[in-house]
Amino acid sequence: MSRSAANLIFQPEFETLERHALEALQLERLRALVDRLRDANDIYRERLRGRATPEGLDGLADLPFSTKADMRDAYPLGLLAVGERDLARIHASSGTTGTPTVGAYTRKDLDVFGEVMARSLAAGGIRPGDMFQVAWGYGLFTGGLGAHGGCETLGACAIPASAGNTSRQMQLLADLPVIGIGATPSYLLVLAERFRAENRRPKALRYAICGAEAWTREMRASLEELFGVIATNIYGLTEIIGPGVAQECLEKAGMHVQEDHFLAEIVDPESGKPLPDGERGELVLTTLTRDAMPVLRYRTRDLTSMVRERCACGRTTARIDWFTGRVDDMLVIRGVNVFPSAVEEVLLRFPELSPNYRIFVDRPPNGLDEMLVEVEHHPEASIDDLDRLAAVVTARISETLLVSLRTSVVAPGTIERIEAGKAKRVIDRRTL
Ligand code: DLL
Repeated sequence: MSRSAANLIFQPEFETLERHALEALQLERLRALVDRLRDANDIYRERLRGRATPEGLDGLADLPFSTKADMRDAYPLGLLAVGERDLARIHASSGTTGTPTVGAYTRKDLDVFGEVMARSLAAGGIRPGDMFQVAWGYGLFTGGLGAHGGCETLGACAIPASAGNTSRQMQLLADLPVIGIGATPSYLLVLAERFRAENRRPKALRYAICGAEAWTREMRASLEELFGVIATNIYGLTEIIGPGVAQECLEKAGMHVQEDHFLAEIVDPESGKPLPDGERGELVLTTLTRDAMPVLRYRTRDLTSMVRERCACGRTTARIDWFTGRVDDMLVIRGVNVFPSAVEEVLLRFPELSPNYRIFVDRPPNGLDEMLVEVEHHPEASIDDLDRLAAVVTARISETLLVSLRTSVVAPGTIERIEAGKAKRVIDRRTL
């Protein structure tokens, strides 16, 4: 296939379906799901008791939500809708805050996973026959094996590099005609910086598909500039399937939700009431085709907005915007709500600053909360007075976010690089 075929839609029969046909398909699948859950799972049977199977998609709002706590309570396999011997794979979330969340798959689920990941790779610029380096972790984390399966379904060549081992990743990228890479944005930054520091270049890299952690448009622009790639945003979560729930196309106008498989709603995070298109709130997802562990109205805690107009790429699927953060990521500093992504946005508008930063929050004894933003300056930026730059950055953040803070501009390489797993940019010492 020629590289000029820029806009490959892997499954146009679903991705470009007219909205009325798509919504009819969603309703049919939703009704079948509700009926199946009543039969196949005791917990859902109880929760659905006395509730009618929806007659229209607007009936969704009358169905009960599911939360992370429900998943934990049912740990490990209480939410299965098939027999244990029907399972083909198990993944789990890292579970840094307690019991891990288990994702269970039948063979049919793995086919769906392969399909949504193949669509995502294609939307991000990868073509059958291309080499794609998978730099998300392999193992219980869904990123590595999920992207690997997507390469196989698409007919691309997977390079199972997994996360970390940066010298090996660089060697593969420098020696092989690797067209695309999948990684967390923070790890792509590690790779880009190392290539630059060693004055080397990847042989053929053009596309980066990044996700699994919060990042911003500004971070994307920095990465594209630093690495000379086109970077797109991919979203997903263990509870729903893993990566591939939504993915940007090369128009970069929001992430297309794979709506024939996942029904998306935006609700008010406090009241749980559905919000109109374009309004920012909490993303709620229902799996329409999951076999082993279907989920009804899962409260993701992730904050975004959704639009349903046809995209210039031809896809008709709804698109979600960059995440502002998670409901639980919001810092409250002296009563002011601050999302770390908002700090990132401001920092990266300074050409002198690099995308490596950390936010410390402290509560001194008998004092008010303090926020310290530590950011590295760009290796090539010539700065005479770090303190003066820090003062300008402080002023810009504080006038944008209405929060008081201190900023420290530090030398390149000062902040520890995380080579595997998700970036940890906020160190809230109030709770340590
Ligand atoms: O992170 C799955 C994944 C793998 C997605 C590879 C993309 C690429 P979990 O470990 O269960 O699954 O974490 C899910 O990560 O609820 C979001 O808070 C966050 N997240 C994932 N993608 C993005 C993104 C995988 N593109 C949680 N932007 C989600 C912002 C993201 N946050």
